[in-house]
Amino acid sequence: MKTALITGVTGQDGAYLAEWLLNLGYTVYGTHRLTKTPDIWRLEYLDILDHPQFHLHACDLTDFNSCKTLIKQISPDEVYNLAAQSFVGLSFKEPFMTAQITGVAVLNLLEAIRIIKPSIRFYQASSSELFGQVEEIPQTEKTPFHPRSPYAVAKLFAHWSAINYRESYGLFATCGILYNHESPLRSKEFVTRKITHTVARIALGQQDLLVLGNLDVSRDWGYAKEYVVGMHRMMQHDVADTFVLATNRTASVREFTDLAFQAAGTDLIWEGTGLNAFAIERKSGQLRVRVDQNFYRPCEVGTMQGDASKARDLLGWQANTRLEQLCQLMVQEDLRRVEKGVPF
Ligand code: NDP
Ligand code: GDR
Repeated sequence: MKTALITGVTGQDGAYLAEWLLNLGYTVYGTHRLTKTPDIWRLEYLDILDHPQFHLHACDLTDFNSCKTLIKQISPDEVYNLAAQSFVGLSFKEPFMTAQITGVAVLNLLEAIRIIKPSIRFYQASSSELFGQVEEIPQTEKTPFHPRSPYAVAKLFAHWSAINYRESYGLFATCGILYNHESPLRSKEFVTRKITHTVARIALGQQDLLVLGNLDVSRDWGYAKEYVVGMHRMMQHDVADTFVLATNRTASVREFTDLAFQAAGTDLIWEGTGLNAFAIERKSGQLRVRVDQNFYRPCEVGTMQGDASKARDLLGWQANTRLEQLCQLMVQEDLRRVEKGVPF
């Protein structure tokens, strides 16, 4: 059976992917950072930490020699490179750190693979953020890139590095251009989970108000558990390639907020626009949502909507969970956690 290495296994996608691969019979090694105690709540939540075929491995991905040692020791068949500073907002404040881990570290892995075991199949976690100021709607694999944040610029470097190693050295380096995908395993700094978690706290009387940034931006939101299956399918395809994974439906932050409150049994009435927008609860008239400029970004992306026809035709992959279902399952899980006092 195959051995897979997942960088960033402690993150949302890493945990779901590890679970998927272990169920397929893979031996899975996952990296965590050397500098901190691994954040293992997702691995515990999915009950994979004690799986006999699962192993955690400390590694500094920004260090080339550490990457070489990692590839040599584990000698995997497949490497899924998911580690990144993945919060776009933070990348404006920490551009250098983001460039190192989200961009340059990818080159360390590619170079280590080229030197030590070029038969390894490599997956690069590319992002719809590459399209940035979108040049068409919906976007496909052929849409030109226009990154709009330090995160997206770092991902662009990583994306083209993977393609360059594919074209120059014949490495099986595949890129998944994934649109936003969410789940109860999402960190709370991302907007969907921030909303569902706060809605749960409001519903249970632990908080009064949800404070957000730009409500009018829109995203193509899918369910993370389905997207990791797409990653695996890309790696089983005959040739390394680039694929978009998306739902082809776009919704605004305001619409997602409405859905989340509805999932907790509350209807909102919206007033005002832009920074002056707010929402009150229909039944009680209480203020429930307001906007704070501090959550705005220096630069925003355009309407994110992806066309995943290529993945459907070549990989048989498509997104099946509707946004309403996704939002509902996140709110339900957050209600359960808040009620139990679970911290994450
Ligand atoms: P998460 O933020 O949940 O996970 C990121 C992982 O990277 C974590 O394991 C984190 O470790 C690790 N990491 C962060 N900084 C470092 C560092 N300096 N050194 C080593 N490891 C580090 O992201 P997701 O699971 O949501 O996303 C997975 C990948 O897919 C990322 O590359 C992301 O950019 C990309 N992507 C995600 C999309 C999404 O909607 N989820 C869409 C498109 C692309 P720790 O737990 O220690 O913080
Ligand atoms: P994104 O996700 O930047 O798309 O990156 P995020 O959930 O952070 O933001 C989505 C949109 O919501 C707006 N927004 C807010 N965002 C946050 N975090 N907090 C708020 O209070 C808030 N209010 C409004 C943002 O301005 C933004 O427009 C995610 C990450 O997973 C990336 O790693 C990945 O590459 C992309 O998705 C595709």
